[in-house]
Formats: sequence, structure tokens, C-alpha cells
Amino acid sequence: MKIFYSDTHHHHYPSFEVFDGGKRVPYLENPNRIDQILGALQKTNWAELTPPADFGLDPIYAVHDRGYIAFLESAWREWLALDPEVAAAPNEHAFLPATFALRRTPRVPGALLGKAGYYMMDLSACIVAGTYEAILASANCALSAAEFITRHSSSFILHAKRSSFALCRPPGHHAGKDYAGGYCFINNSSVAANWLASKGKVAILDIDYHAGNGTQDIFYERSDVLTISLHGDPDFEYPHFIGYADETGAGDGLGFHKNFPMPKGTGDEEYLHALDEALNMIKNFAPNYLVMPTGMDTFKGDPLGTFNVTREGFGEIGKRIAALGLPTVIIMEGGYANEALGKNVVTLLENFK
Ligand code: OKP
Ligand code: ZN
Repeated sequence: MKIFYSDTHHHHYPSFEVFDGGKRVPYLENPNRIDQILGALQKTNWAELTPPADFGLDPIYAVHDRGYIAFLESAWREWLALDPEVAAAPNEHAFLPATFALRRTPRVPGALLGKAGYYMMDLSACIVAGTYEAILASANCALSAAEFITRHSSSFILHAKRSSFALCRPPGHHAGKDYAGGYCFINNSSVAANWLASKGKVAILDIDYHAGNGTQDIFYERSDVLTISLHGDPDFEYPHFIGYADETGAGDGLGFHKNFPMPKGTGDEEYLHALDEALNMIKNFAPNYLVMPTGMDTFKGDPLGTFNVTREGFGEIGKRIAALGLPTVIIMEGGYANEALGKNVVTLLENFK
């Protein structure tokens, strides 16, 4: 199986994030996550690691606002120039605002901190020196994996050969057209799905524990991309303001978005029940391609999750999705139980090789 990976992600490693209550904690979305997954993949005999190609900025601008991307590109440099304390010890700092745009108007403020409060939704998408470089490499992994399935889907009979894995970091599904949040900056899955949409119908099935709010926003008024997310109910869980069952798309996109909010303690059986309903929707939509933002934070004991999905559960989830027989791009999102992460990813991927 083709796996698109770049070690550039190591350059994005903020020394902290800010949790609820203002608590500074070590950055949970850390490089070790991906190192664990790589380690597990390297023990298999089927993982073909490949560096991503450079797709340039156009496929990113096709999804994201140019002013937002310009902000991501220059924020760290501007912050360094503004604050001598940061320049003196850059590794101990991360760029974050403390004032947020509650309900936004089209006016983007001129000041760097004003822009930050406008373009960021929380205190987890910390920007450091290597962030911009890492988010471009991450998006290029997703695009390369998408391109791979278009090149190879017609020439192989076995569906297993028609899938690819983008080992993305930073993740993407919380990033909207013009905002960062939840460790996400560029919405890798949406960039890949939008790129694929020029070649056929696309379904996005988000199985990360958290609602894919960015992806929901980006495709909410489109009928050519079906978006589905299974997640912890935003009534108790991050991202709190989006991901509810009654959000089903708008305009042309009405009926082309579906959320499956689920309660704390959701285990394999309940999860698979919701998944079957999602899979039926995908069958009815009859897409040419499937994009699968994949988080392992539904795993029992994940530090950011409340579900009890087991490793066997991941095997069954992968089996049922692979049974759709669609050319599939699997894109790494969350999962923070680092020691279990590698085996969990491999268990899911085994179904697509
Ligand atoms: C990213 B992904 C909880 C704070 C939540 C952000 C979580 C982002 C999850 N106390 N912080 O979907 O795995
Ligand atoms: Zn998550």
C-alpha cells in the first residue's frame, strides 16, 4: 500500500498548548504520534513509504481563503519581530491570540493579534517556526495520496490496490475556509476531496472522534461532495458549536451533509451501528472516490476521547468501509494514545492493502 509521508512534520512542535481553564500542557498533537505509526508500518511487509509531490498553492487556494494562508505564512516571522522575548527564546514560545472574534464580520483587522483572533478558533493551533512548512507538506501528502488513486483505480481489478494512505501531520479536519483550530491549519482531507471532485463524485467519511467542523463548513452548500462525520456529541464535546444531527447541508448542499453525534462511552457495537447507516448513505450517493479523515481517538482510553472502541473494533470498521469497494484515500487526523496508535492504524489499514 502506498503511504505518503514527509518528516517535515517534526519542524512543527510547539512546546505547549492551552487547555480549558487556561492550563498550559505539553502539546498533545506531537511528532511522536507519527513516529509511532511509522514504526508500526515499518514492521509490516506491505507499507510502501513515498515522499509527497509538490502541488503548489493552487489546490489549497481552491479551498482556503488567500488572506488566511498569507497569515499562516507570515505570522511567526511577524511575531518574532514584534516581541524581543520571543526572539530571545523562540523554542519556549508559540504564537497564539488571547482575544477572539466572537461573531465575525468581513472586516479583517490589520494588526497581527487582530488577525490571529480572527483566523483562529481556539488555543490549540499554536504557530511556531516550522508550522507553515509542515502544513504544506501535510497537504501535499493528502494531495499525493488522492492523485495516486486516480492514476491507479482503473488499472487494478482488486479494490484493495485502489487505496492509499496520507500520513498527515498536522491534522486538518477542524480547519475551515479561513480559520485554524483543533491542531489543524490546512484542511488536508478537504483539499484532497476538492481536488478529486474535478474528476468525479466524492464522499467524505470522517471517523475521527471529534466532529469534522471544518470539512462540514467547506462543503456545506455543495451537492457534489457528500460529507459525513461520526463523533462525540458536540453538546458535551469539542468543537461544541457544530456537528449536531440537525445540520444537514444548505442550498444545493441540502441533504448532502450528515452528522452522527454519539454519547460518552460509545463502544464497538453502537459505533458500528451508526457506521452501517453512514455506509448506506454512501452507497446511495454512489461516489467515484472516498476520502476518509481517520482519527484513532475513538479508542478506549484516548486522552482526548470518551469512546470505548477497541482494536478489534478498528479492524471491523475498516473491513466494512473497505467492502464499499471504492478507491479510498485514508487521511490521518487525530489519535493521542501514542503507544497504541501504531497498531490501531495498521489494524484499520490492513483492510485496504
Ligand atoms: C483534534 B482532532 C479539550 C480541549 C480540546 C482540541 C481538540 C482537538 C482535537 N479539553 N482541544 O480532531 O483529533
Ligand atoms: Zn479528534
